[in-house]
Amino acid sequence: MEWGEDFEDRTDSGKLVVGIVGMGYVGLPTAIGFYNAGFTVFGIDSSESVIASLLNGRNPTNEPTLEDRIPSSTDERWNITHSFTDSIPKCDVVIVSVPTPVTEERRIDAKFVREAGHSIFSNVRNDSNTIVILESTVYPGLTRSEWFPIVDEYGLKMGTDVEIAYCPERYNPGDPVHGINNVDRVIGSTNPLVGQSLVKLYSKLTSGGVHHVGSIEVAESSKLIENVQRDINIALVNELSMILPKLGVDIEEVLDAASTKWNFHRYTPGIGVGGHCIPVDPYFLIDQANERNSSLELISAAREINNHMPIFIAEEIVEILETAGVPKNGRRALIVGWSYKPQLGDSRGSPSKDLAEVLMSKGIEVSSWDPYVPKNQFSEGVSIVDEVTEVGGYDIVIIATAHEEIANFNWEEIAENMRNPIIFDGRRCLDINHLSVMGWHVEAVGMPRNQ
Ligand code: SAJ
Repeated sequence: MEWGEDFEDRTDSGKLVVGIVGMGYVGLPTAIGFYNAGFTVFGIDSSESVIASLLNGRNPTNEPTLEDRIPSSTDERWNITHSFTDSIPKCDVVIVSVPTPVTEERRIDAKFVREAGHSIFSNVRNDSNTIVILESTVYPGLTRSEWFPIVDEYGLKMGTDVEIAYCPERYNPGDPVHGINNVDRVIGSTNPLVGQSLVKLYSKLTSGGVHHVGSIEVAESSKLIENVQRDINIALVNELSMILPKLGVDIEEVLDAASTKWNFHRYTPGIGVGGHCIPVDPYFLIDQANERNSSLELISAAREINNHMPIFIAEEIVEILETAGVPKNGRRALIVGWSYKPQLGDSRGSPSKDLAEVLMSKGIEVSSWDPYVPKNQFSEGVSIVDEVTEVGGYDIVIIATAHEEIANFNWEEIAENMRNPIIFDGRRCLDINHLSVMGWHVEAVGMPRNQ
């Protein structure tokens, strides 16, 4: 029987056992997706608290789309464990979704990928042809350079004991429309037959298209440039938001006009680019270029522009307070939004942190409101506000994250409690005219200064 026929039959019948290593934002919805598709699943994680939450049917992530979707651990098809020994030998496929953070020197830290490789390959059975798939975002070549030596170290034979593939995770945290169950996927593999078989398997997970794109490196590169392109596009509107107001035009009006062109892609200027994907992934490519004595000018410049945005915005805020004649001593600012994006409680890489730090360095007292974010994620020195209408005495409100609730705030009541009713819309998410009528002095990113 040619490789793959049996695998594809068992994919169709659901008689495959799928292991997922790393039960986080990506691994957990992936495990639930394959469980719901009828497969037997082993969810493997090194964190005792994650294991405990899952065994109790609780969502261990801040991902709202996973609430009430954790299967019961009494079901023999849903196996949660920290033991690779108890799980890997029973798996036909092992999917790895572990963090790939960037170091202080802005280089990828592949330790979690390496550790997962050792834990998995040391438990793969001979002749099992276990397929091991990396989903974490890496630079082109990392899967091969990190895992192939480990496969050799354990004396495993590629194509007999083990196969390796790469399928980058693609989903938008907090966005049920672009989730694990409906986004298109790409697969790269050492063995084309394996790639084709995995197309069938992932088609059980997502209603989106699944594409075998060739080598592992092609798939690794695809994911990286998807996020690099997004970072560059956001940097463009952020840079335009610094110059257009000086030319007397509001960037949002310009973007409205430009968006009438069929192939203009619209992005929104903001206080910066946060998260653990977009501001991180470009450094993986920059680092690889540096290692080869070539530099990526545009990609690096985009990172610098986006990294600088919260500092630029903080300087704007100080200028606005100066112009408004707010005394230098005792200035108070309220930052609305601490999460890096709306409707999510994740402050990893959030530009709100940099904004707060610069404002405090200029002697401004900073408070923040964001009910999505756990209280221990706010920076030291920042006062946490639970109800915006219950506080007052601020000189400026800064919109840092466009949470939907903000549009329904009682802005009249808030204005009455302000020491100076000044608002800075850092995400261009509010009705500026409506606020002005209420007596707010409105400023915004990308908008000419309100004299
Ligand atoms: N941002 C802007 N202006 C924009 C768009 C985003 O300032 O026009 C800012 C956001 O406020 C945020 C940051 O950029 O601080 C990142 O926003 P994002 O919408 O890209 O959200 P992420 O980081 O959650 O990106 C995820 C990524 N998913 C994965 O890596 C698995 C990314 O690949 C997706 O492209 C992105 O979702 C998406 O498609 O929305």
